[in-house]
Parts: sequence; C-alpha cells; structure tokens
Amino acid sequence: MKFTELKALHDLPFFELLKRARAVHEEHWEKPEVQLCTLMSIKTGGCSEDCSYCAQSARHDSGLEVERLLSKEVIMERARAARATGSTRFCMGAAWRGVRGGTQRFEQVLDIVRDVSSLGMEVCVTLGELGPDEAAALKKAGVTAYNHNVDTSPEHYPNIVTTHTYDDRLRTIRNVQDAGMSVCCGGILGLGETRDDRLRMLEVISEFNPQPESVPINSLMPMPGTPLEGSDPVDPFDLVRMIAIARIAVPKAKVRLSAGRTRLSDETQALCFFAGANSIFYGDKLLTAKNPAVEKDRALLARLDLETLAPDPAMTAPSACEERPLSPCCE
Ligand code: SAM
Ligand code: DTB
Ligand code: SF4
Repeated sequence: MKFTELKALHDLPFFELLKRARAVHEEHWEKPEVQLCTLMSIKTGGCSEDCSYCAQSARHDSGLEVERLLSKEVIMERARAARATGSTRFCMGAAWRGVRGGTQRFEQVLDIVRDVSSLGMEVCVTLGELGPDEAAALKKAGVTAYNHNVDTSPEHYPNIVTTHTYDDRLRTIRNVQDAGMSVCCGGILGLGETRDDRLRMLEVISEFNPQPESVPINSLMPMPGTPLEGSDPVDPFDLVRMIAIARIAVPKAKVRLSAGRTRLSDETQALCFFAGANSIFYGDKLLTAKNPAVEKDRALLARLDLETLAPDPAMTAPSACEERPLSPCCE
C-alpha cells in the first residue's frame, strides 16, 4: 500500500479507522484467535552492531552479561516447556550481525533447528544477516519463518543504526523469500520517529511481494545504558492506530503486538486485538526485557473470549502476486 493511501487511513477519525480495520480483520480471520509465540535468546549480548535501542549491542554499557550460544539441551528444555504452556511458535534470537555457512556456530544452529522443529511448533529464528545459501540451509533444517525487522523508515534508519544499512536488511529479506521461508518483518515505535516515518515503514513492509506472513509491532522497551533509554513512551492510541493500519495494509499477516506490553493496560491491549492484532509474545521474558506473566496473559485472553491459534509448522510461505515484480529488491 502506498504512503498516500496509508496517510489517508491515518487521517481518518479514530473510530472510523477502527471500524475499517475490524472489517478487514473479520474478512480474513474468521475466528477470534490469537497466536502465542515464545521467545528465547539463544545467544545473548556482545553484538558488533550499534542499534541504538538494543541492550545487546557491545557498544552500549547496558550491564547485560554476555553469553555464548546455549546448548541444544537447554534450548530443547525451554522449547518443550513453551509447548506445554500452550505456545505454538518458538522463536529463537541471537545477538549477531549475521551468520555464515560453514562456520561451527551456523552448523550448531542448524542442529538446534532440526530438533526444535520435531516438537510440532512453528519454528522462527532471528539471527541477523543471511545470504541465499544460509537461508536455504535454514529452510531445509525446518525453519518456518525468519524474523528480520526493518524497524523504522529508510529515512530514519541511519539515525538509529550506523553499522549496517536498510538495504542490507532488505537483501536478507529477499534471500529469505527466495528460500521459501515465511518472512516475519515489522518494526519499533518510539525511536524518535515522526508519524510519516511510521507510515513509510508500513509502506515498505506492505509493498513486499510477497507480503510478510507476520508483522511484529514493537514499542520501544527503553533499555538502561542504550542511547534511547530516556525516550518518551508511545501514546497508546497511536499504537492502536498503527495496529489498525497494519491490519488493513497487510490483511493476511499475523499482526503481532510485540515488545512493550508490560507498559500497556489490559484495555489498551483489548483495543489492539479489536484493531487487528492476532499474535503476542507469550512468556515472562522477551529476549532480555520483561514481558507480562503467562498467567496474566491467559487471564486476559479468557476475559476477552479469545482463543489460541493452532500451529501450522508445515506452513507454505505466502506466494508472490504475479502482476508485480518481486520485492524487496535492492540491486
Ligand atoms: N540480531 C538480530 C537482528 O538484529 O535482526 C536478531 C535479534 S534483534 C534483538 C530482533 C529485533 O528485536 C530487532 O530488530 C528489534 O526490532 C527488536 N528489539 C530489540 N531491542 C528492542 C527494544 N529495546 N525494544 C523493542 N524492540 C526491540
Ligand atoms: C520482534 O519484533 N520482537 C522480538 C522478536 N522480534 C525477536 C524481540 C523484542 C526484543 C525486546 C527487547 C529485549 O528483550 O531485549
Ligand atoms: Fe545486534 Fe540485533 Fe541488537 Fe542490532 S538489534 S545490536 S543486530 S542483536
């Protein structure tokens, strides 16, 4: 969807926007279901990149203890526990700029993916930059979806990250699509961006061909020691607006209400679900930051009569629209 169309949606009166988003949601998602995803940081901290929101960058003094890649046994234990609490997607994150085929750590990741994928949940990984061969190997090992966020608009990105470019991010996303994995791609609100930056980000994401399978909308968790630690919180109604616009712009995607839920009221979360959010991170911890307790989330979903979405581990990635060129395309 183009910027001008997104802007027109944003300019609608709040309840009119909600009404339209709800109609699109009901057309594409018949049942009142929410996907529960568990996140696990399998390699924490010490990252070479300078993303100014991230506690895991070695360039910020966040006080985070740097860990090596966790063993398969520890990861499998957590994955089984996630499944036992009702999670249907297991997402593993690593604080790396990227991965390269032939290295020991990449082989270790493939081995972990093969075992986790035997548990019947959807498997998602987020390991940074990927080339075409690495993407193909991850797909073969059993990855359902690859998370790689654009985070903000192309214009604002250089104010947030200087060690890699927006085009680097787009290239990885193209490689993921070419390998036949589903793309999970979203961003963060609260990075000092303008309203237009937010809409530009949604323009980029919704113009992907094929469109992403899921779109995480994070609100900045201001992490101590990072350049953005003193950032202002996102206005809850602006968050709801962005969820609603994402729902309209990427109708078939799971729109994931991601980081930042500890700072949202139950009522704001309910509005987000009404506006089209149908996935959350579930479990007391995100990667390094806090998330609401499992019992609290269970109670909220029950109070809102929301059910949980069944896993689809054999999911085929969304197919491209043949009338438009494949995108993103960066060369
Ligand atoms: N290193 C990989 C990468 O950058 O793609 C994977 C891990 S990285 C932590 C995954 C995503 O988490 C980032 O793209 C960003 O959107 C999100 N994230 C990181 N720190 C955050 C924070 N403090 N608040 C909200 N979202 C955050
Ligand atoms: C995404 O969009 N959000 C998740 C997941 N993808 C990897 C990560 C949120 C991280 C929040 C900050 C932290 O836990 O350090
Ligand atoms: Fe590293 Fe990813 Fe954090 Fe950036 S967001 S510092 S690439 S872990």
